[in-house]
Amino acid sequence: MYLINRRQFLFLSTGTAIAALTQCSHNTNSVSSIQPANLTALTTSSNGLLETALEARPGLIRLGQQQGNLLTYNGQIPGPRLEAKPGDTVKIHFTNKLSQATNLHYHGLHIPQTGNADNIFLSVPPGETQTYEFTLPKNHPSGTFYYHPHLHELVAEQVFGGLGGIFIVRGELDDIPEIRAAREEFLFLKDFALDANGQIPAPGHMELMRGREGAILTVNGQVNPTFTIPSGGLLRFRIVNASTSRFYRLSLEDHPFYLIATDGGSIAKPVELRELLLSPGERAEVLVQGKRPPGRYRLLSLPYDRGGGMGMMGGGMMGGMGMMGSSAPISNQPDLIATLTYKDAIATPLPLPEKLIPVETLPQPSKTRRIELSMLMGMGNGMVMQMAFLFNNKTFDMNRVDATVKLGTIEDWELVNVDPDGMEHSFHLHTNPFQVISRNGKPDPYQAWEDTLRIRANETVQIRIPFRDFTGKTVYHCHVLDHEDLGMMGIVAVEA
Ligand SMILES: [Cu+2]
Repeated sequence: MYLINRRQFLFLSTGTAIAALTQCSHNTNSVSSIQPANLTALTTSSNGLLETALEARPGLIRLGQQQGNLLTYNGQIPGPRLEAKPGDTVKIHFTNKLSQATNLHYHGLHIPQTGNADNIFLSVPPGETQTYEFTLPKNHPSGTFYYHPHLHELVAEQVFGGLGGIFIVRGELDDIPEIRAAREEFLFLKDFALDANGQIPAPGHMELMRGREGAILTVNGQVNPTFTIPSGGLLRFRIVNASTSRFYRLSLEDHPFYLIATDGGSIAKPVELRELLLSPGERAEVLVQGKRPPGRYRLLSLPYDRGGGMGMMGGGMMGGMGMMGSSAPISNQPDLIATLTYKDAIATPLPLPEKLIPVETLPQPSKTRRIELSMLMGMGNGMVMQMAFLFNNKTFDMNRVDATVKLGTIEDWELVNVDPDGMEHSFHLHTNPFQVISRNGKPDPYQAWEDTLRIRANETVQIRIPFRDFTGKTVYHCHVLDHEDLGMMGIVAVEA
């Protein structure tokens, strides 16, 4: 197989019929029941224990005007919202009723990466069960987290099929009086593609390269749901980008966002934002003030070019390539996500909190690593295009450790997107959240805990990671999940 870079590939591919590298099969043959998307399902812990059953299975789900043969947890999209407190034990009796293997990852939680905890090397074959069990550390930050399947080479397909749910850790942030007074809503953002028969179309080659997206945008499984705010009131949105590849550039008409939490929990004080950009796997919490005249205000996702030259080519090239499926064209228009309306009024307007929870300043690192992000295209047997997404010029190898780290140390990782005209990636590290130190040499504007991070073409982002509490192997990867499945993942081993 010979290898070419992306620019050569794009030139070549405009005049060449491309066979798809991967034909995805969807597990929707045995649809069990018709169930509406569920907004309210909730499982909370009591007496220090969250114990629940979770079943991955196909289901017929209504998405706006269409019914889709999708993949569900317990027959619903999103899966049940799980809520626990720091110190709680979590026990999940998981059953796989899909036609292929799967597993569970607890995205953003600081829990063991081994045994039957957040161990993404476990595989649960069809028809099998697995009990996941872990205890949240007593000092675990409160925040908005995310569970989803994480079996290498099947992650994009299963997440795009609908699998995923919210995991809330309730604690300190929720006890701040102004936040307690706010109305809490959840925005689980997920895009879908369906053909006329309600099936998810198999992705074409370019969709795999770019990362598959769909034109049906949902919040909690609903198309354009309405949220209400009282005049003078406060709304707290807990937002999860649960899409496979789609970036959201959120903006609420006439209302600023007040950012209060990032991936890993609270920031030190609210930050006013006009827009909120979330890459796949990222979460944020914002407050909205009900200070405008009563009316309808649209929550939009503004156009966003995530690079790779695809933005410039637009739908023309995509269409001209005879793509399979019905992926979303690259839009120059804002997408409608949800609607905010005013209902009722509060006599004394609720104030914003002035202070939240201080974020610790990390000591200097004992080691610095450089990780380059890139991709390769090549022509394999039978002139079938192949592609790989790489960290330090290597694709994922289950039997190779890419970084050995000593438990209790702090490292700086320099993440460099070396494709000069490449795509933006979404870097995610399991188990240990990090802080962004600088982006292209510029210090990060505020301290925050992150676990998922955008890295544009040509950017260098320096992050600082404390490796605490847990030994064993886990992974870092691109959360544009097609890129992860195509090799953009590495293993980090934490040793005592
Ligand atoms: Cu990527």
